[in-house]
Amino acid sequence: MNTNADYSELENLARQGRWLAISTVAGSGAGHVGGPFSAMDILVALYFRVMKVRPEEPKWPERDRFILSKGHSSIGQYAVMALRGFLPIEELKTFDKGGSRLQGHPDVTRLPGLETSTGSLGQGLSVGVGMALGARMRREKFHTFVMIGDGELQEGMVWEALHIAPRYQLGNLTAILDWNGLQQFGWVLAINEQHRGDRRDPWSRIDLRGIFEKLGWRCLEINGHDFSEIIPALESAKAASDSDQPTMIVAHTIKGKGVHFTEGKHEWHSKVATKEELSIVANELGIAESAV
Ligand SMILES: Cc1ncc(C[n+]2csc(CCOP(=O)(O)OP(=O)(O)O)c2C)c(N)n1
Ligand SMILES: [Mg+2]
Repeated sequence: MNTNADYSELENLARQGRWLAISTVAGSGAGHVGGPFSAMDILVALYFRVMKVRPEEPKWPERDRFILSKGHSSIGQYAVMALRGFLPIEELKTFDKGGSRLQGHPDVTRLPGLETSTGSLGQGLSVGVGMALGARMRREKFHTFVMIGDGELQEGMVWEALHIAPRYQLGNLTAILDWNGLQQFGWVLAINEQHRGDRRDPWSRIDLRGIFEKLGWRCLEINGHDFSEIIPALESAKAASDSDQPTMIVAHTIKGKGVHFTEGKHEWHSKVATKEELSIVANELGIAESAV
């Protein structure tokens, strides 16, 4: 951990990203907040520090690849891409509208800079395996990053990719698990104690790191909201590109991170902020009143 590094610029970008995400969803009348907030710091780190990208030339062959497998968090990715210059910030207003390049879930046929379409959970890591394998076969040097959700990890296809990536020795592949302990719903209605099911965290009490390691992944465990842990982990993963082991970054995160009333609340998985809520958010994120 590099305690001397100054991450204030990245922290500031993450605050702006969270603001753009929640205010865009409010403007469009639909979208997700909890997942984008939970992923935001890692997205900022990837796009502003770690990945080799050219916003003005999104198809640059040497670019690093990023796949947001938890595609419902698209507004987080669009916000960071807009801040990075892939698209005008103004364009965020078209989010989720017919004809927009910014669909509710990432659509690779519309927005240059996306690598694949996602939204149907479970598929992105397999696409990433294909990209990393293709890069190896063609001796291309880019690195592929894939972010998956902890709820998404219940999809069987993710486990096929988790199984095969170490067998193909894909050191040029990094998976990032956004482990926020929540998925779409909270507690199901209790009919009685026997029928009570916990839908908060399918992986509580399970040693996921141990499982990934046993499958052959090199695992790094971090606080996904602390740039002094995020940046070294992502850089170390990238530096291992020529190795024979894929990297799994187990990122402990908080769903809705960044605003006190969205943090840890499954209700904010997908919710539209009111005008009053937006003004509290702006205040907490240090956004100028004129932007509200
Ligand atoms: C195959 C599939 N099943 C269900 C959904 C509906 N859905 C969207 S988000 C979500 C919960 C995802 O939880 P998680 O992966 O933990 O994401 P995060 O907490 O980061 O929002 C579900 C079930 C979907 N998009 N795809
Ligand atoms: Mg989750």
